[in-house]
Amino acid sequence: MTALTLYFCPRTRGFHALWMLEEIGEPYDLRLVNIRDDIQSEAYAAVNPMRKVPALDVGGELITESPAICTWLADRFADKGLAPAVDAPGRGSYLRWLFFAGSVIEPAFIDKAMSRETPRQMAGWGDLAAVKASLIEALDGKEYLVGDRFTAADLMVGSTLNFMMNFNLLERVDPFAAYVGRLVERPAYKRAMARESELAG
Ligand SMILES: N[C@@H](CCC(=O)N[C@@H](CS)C(=O)NCC(=O)O)C(=O)O
Repeated sequence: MTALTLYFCPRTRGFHALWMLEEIGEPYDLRLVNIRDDIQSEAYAAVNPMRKVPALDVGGELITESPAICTWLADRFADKGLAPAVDAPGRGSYLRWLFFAGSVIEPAFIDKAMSRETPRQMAGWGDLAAVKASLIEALDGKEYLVGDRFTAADLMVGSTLNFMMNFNLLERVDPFAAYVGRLVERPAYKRAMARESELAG
């Protein structure tokens, strides 16, 4: 069995990986990293030279970037049913939405948080209006992004949208509110929340 160790700080993007580990349900260790000081240490730079959490140590190999961590876990523990198989219908859409979370949704909302507009032709993420419209279309009449079941793509997109709502960057309106509302009812989400609260003290 591959040993799993998550470098984590409560109330950060580390939550995506914590939630994913709870969905997987395999044993894992947590290493708490304080993002104010620990993260600046040379020891942590050896874990992630970007000096950011989360990072997941999988038997000595380090994975950073939440979508990569979720993709790896879903594939490594394929029996948990959190990803369409490589040759199954829906695999392409699944990867699309997983990447969309980090490379499109996130930067579009950061633009909003910073009250700036990157010219849409220059920005790989286009603009926030197009991001929202794409998600509204993808969720139209559906409970999940891919097929009729929850996947790691829902975790990454839903967790990112939830962050944006909590920071008042996304209005709590449907379909986003209903979609996120469904995801946060999952037992694994609740376990991850409880663990995070306990660690935050
Ligand atoms: N692209 C990374 C972003 C991770 C990230 O930005 N983490 C923040 C916490 S929310 C962090 O570690 N910040 C510490 C710092 O930049 O000093 C991912 O998706 O996992």
